[in-house]
Amino acid sequence: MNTKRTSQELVAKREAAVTLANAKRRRFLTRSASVAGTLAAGGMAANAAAQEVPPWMKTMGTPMRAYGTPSKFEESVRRPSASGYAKVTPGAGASRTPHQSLEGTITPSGLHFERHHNGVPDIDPAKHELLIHGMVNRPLVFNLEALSRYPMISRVHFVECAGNSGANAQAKPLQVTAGAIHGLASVSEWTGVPLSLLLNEAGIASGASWILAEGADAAAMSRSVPLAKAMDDAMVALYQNGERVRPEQGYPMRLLLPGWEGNMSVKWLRRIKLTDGPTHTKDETSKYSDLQPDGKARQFTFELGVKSIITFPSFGHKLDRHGLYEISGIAWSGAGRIAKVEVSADGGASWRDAQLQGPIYSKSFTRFRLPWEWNGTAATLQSRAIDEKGNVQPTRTAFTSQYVPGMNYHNHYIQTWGVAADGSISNVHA
Ligand SMILES: Nc1nc2c(c(=O)[nH]1)N[C@H]1C(S)=C(S)[C@@H](COP(=O)(O)O)O[C@H]1N2
Ligand SMILES: [Mo]
Repeated sequence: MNTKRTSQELVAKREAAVTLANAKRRRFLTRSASVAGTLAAGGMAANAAAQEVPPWMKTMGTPMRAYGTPSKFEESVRRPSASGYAKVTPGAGASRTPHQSLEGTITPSGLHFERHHNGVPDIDPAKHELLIHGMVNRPLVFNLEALSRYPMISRVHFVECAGNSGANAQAKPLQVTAGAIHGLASVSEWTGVPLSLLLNEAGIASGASWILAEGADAAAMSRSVPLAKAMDDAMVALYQNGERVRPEQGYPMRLLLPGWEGNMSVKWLRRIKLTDGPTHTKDETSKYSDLQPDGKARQFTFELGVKSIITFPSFGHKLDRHGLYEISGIAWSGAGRIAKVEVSADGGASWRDAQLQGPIYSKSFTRFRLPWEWNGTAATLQSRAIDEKGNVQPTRTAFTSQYVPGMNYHNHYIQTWGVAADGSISNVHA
C-alpha cells in the first residue's frame, strides 16, 4: 500500500467511489419496491487500496480489565438526573435511560433508570433479611444465602415508573430528548425466586388477599399488592442482567411485579406482610392515583398501558441528507406481548406496519423498525402499539380527556416527533 498518497487524492478517490455507489443504489431502488438490503444508504463504498493503517494498529493494545466500562468516546451516553428536593434529600429523585442513544431492547445495567424516594441505602448483604409475616401459618425469615437455595427463574421485563412520560402532560411540548420524556422505563433480564414459592412455604392463612411490601431504605418505601399478583408472576429478584442486582435497582433483592407500575416493585425488599386489604401507605395514597375531572381519583392503576416511542429519529437527532432512513423504536405493554406496531409519517393520516424484532417477550421492550424515505419536506412521525390483548395505544387527546389537565401518571399515549424541512426534530403535541 502506498503511504505517500496525499490526503486530497484519497478524498477524491473516495468521493468518486461514493458517487458510483449512489448511482448503483438509485438504480436498485427504482428497480425494487423493497428497500431491504439498501440500508447501507449512508455508508461509503469500500476502497481497500485507499485504506490507511490507523495508529491503533501500530501499537500494542491495553491489557485486560477486571470489570469493563463503555468506550471513552461514549461519555455522552449518560442517564440525566433530576431531584425535586435537591437541598433537603439529594438522593430523592430520578435519573433516566437515554433511549435516543440506545439500540436493541436490553438496557445496560449502568443506564437503567433510577427512582429513589430517599437515595440508595448502603446494604451489607450478609446482614440483610427478608421477613414474611402477617396472615401466614408460619412467619419465615430469609437471608440472601437461604434465598439462593430456591429454584430460580430468569425473565426479561421492563420496569416503568408511573410518572414516566409525565413531561408530555404539560400544555406546551418540552423540547427535550426521548430519554428525558420517556426514560423512566428500562429492561433487564431479572433472575430470582418466584414469590409464590416463598408465600406457599409460609402458608397463606385464609382471608389473606393482599400483601404489604416494604423496602430497607430510609424512606421505608412500601406498597400494597393484591395477593393474586404476588402468586402469579411476582419475583424476588437477586440478579440483573446476569450479575447481582445493582445497588440502584435494589441490591441485594427487590420485588419485581412484571407489567405493573414501577413503584410497586419495592427495592431493597425487607418485609412482606400478608393482609386482608390494602394498607393505604403514604406511598400509595397521595401519589400514583389518577385524578379525574369530577374531582375523584382512581384508587389504583396497577397495570401499565400499551405504549411505544420512536427512538430514532427523535429530538436531538438531525437528518442531514434526503433519502433512506430506518425508523426505530421500542414498544411495550403491561398486559403482555406486543402484537403490532404501526408507524405514521403524516401525523396519523396513514399507517404502515413496522417490523417487530424477536424474540418478543411478555411485559418487555420489543424493538420495531421501518425503512422510510425522507424527501426533505416536513413530516410528522408517530408510532402506535397494539398488544396481544388487543389494547391499542391511545392518542394524547383521547387519553388526557379522561383526567384533569396535567395529570401526569400512567401517560402512555402516542408520542409525536415533528421533522422540519431542515432535518431537525421537535416534540409535538398532537
Ligand atoms: N424501597 C424502595 N423501593 C422503590 C423505590 C424507592 O424509592 N424505595 N422507588 C420505586 C419507584 S417510584 C420506581 S419507579 C421503581 C424504580 O426502580 P429502579 O430505580 O430500579 O428503576 O422502584 C420503586 N421501588
Ligand atoms: Mo415510580
